[in-house]
Amino acid sequence: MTVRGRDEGFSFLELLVSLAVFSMAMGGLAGLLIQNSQINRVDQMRVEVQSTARNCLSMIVATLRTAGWDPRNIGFAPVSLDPTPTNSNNYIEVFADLNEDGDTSDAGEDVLIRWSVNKIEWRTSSDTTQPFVTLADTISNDSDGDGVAETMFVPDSTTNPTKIMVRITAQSPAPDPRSGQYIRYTVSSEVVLRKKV
Ligand SMILES: [Ca+2]
Ligand SMILES: [Ca+2]
Repeated sequence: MTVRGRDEGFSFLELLVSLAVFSMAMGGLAGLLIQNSQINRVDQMRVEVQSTARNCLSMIVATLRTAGWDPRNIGFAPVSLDPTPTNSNNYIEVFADLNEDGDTSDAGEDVLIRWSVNKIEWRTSSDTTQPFVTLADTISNDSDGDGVAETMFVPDSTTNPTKIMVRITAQSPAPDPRSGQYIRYTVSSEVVLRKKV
């Protein structure tokens, strides 16, 4: 007794149809994967840009809050302003007598914070031979993307500042691959300076 198969397996046509369906499915999947990886990459870029801006702002605001700390009442200006901020350079110098010994020459007592082209950097010593340390190197400070940077430190008065507005715009190092536009993120904070006693 012989048992015969119901059919001879896949016909050639069925095979072709299966292959076509399979390759369409794979093509769709690949497309989805590419789209997903672009979304993930853009999300990641956005998170990096935001955290760069926020981290810089919080470090700078914390430093500015120490400005003018003068428990021995020796008398010094809390900050020194950049007399000619430009759209490629802007600085502020912050003074405090943190260790309460009657001077501003100890570690962290004389901090020069500057934005220069695309970097925020600082020198946390009155010793001007010390190097600057980079806080971030993706800072455009161009919040509206018109190619002209805004001033990073804006005092309420250039002669007797009582408040400093700090504005930081971080920008992605590369454009968003989908839109071709750079991702920008701007944060700002106003710091009220310690009053001279
Ligand atoms: Ca000191
Ligand atoms: Ca601008």
